[in-house]
Amino acid sequence: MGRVLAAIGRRLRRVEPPPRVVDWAIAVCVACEVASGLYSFTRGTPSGAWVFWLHSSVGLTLAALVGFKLYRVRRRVAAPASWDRFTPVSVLQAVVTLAALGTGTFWVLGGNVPILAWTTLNLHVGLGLLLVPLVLWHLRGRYHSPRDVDLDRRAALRTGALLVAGTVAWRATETADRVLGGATRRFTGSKPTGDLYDTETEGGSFPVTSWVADDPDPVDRESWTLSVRGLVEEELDLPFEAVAGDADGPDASVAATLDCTSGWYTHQRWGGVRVGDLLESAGADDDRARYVRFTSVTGYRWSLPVDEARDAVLATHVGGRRLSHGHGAPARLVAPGRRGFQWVKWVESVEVRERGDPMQWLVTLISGFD
Ligand SMILES: Nc1nc2c(c(=O)[nH]1)N[C@H]1C(S)=C(S)[C@@H](COP(=O)(O)O)O[C@H]1N2
Ligand SMILES: [Mo]
Repeated sequence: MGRVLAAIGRRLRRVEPPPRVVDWAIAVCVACEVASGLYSFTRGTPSGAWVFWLHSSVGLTLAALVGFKLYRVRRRVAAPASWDRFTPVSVLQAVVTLAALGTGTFWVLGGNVPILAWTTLNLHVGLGLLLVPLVLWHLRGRYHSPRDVDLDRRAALRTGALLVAGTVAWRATETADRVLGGATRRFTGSKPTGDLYDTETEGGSFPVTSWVADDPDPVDRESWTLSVRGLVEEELDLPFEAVAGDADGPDASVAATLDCTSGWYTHQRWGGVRVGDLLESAGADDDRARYVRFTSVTGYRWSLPVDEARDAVLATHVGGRRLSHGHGAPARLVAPGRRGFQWVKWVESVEVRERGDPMQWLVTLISGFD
């Protein structure tokens, strides 16, 4: 075993880029991982699959770079006499980086050890975000201008080779995953619900999830109305029956996949009213309308471009039954092709607008905190 590792070590050292190239490549990889990780939350259709591939390949490249780096500094770190005030944070950074890489890989390989409401994927995201301040602090103490970086042809080739190796390793994990029976993961990495949670949840065989702290009291169907406002000829205030349809059930029905960024998905048939039909009833101003904003009784909200919004559904039913409170009764947004956090629950207002709503990102995070 030891001899094999030593042989691998010798081989690896032959492709090791120069120290400052390694250091800068680490910074670039971390930036790429944070950006692609966050960006991946906005991609819910297979055309966005590349961002997940990129995230995996660069992640594995980063693992090799961190290996080189730790090997290089091992003596300095082991001798506390040589520590300065930046060293403790650097050590913490190494630990967090390894933990982020480890949780990411573990998840990809099918593992999940939930901690309270957090899946291992949530933990991975948390650790990744924690790296941002740590890396910035590290750069403060150990900054070398990119001009000092000895990136010659050979170093560039070696760095490129590492990226190729990272991509190959990622393909290998995909294959391993399939062999281990994880083939039902979506391109987003999400797994079917049953594997992750007790599926015996109320009114639907999938989990009830709140992004952060949204947890309203049940909304009374009798007094609830759905308001349609903004760039419309006629403002509407619709009672539950007008949204849920008459005795024959909802007017619209759509099969769509709810894919939560904590790493699970469920495919369901949703019933309710097409947003396009709502906009038509209200006489939306087609010349000026660009976005439609959906707002929850809790303030949680999301906007969709108007053309996409028309095909979205405000669902009162799932799987042929009325939505339960946890899943957003009386009505929740079903936005096919969007990640779960954009599927606003407990919707009470629809607004036709000229502009998007950048604040929605913040609002979803703080909604529910008093
Ligand atoms: N108002 C509101 N809507 C919300 C959320 C929330 O916290 N508040 N969570 C979102 C998230 S993160 C997901 S994954 C889905 C979960 O829907 P479910 O609870 O029906 O599974 O609802 C979304 N809609
Ligand atoms: Mo979610």
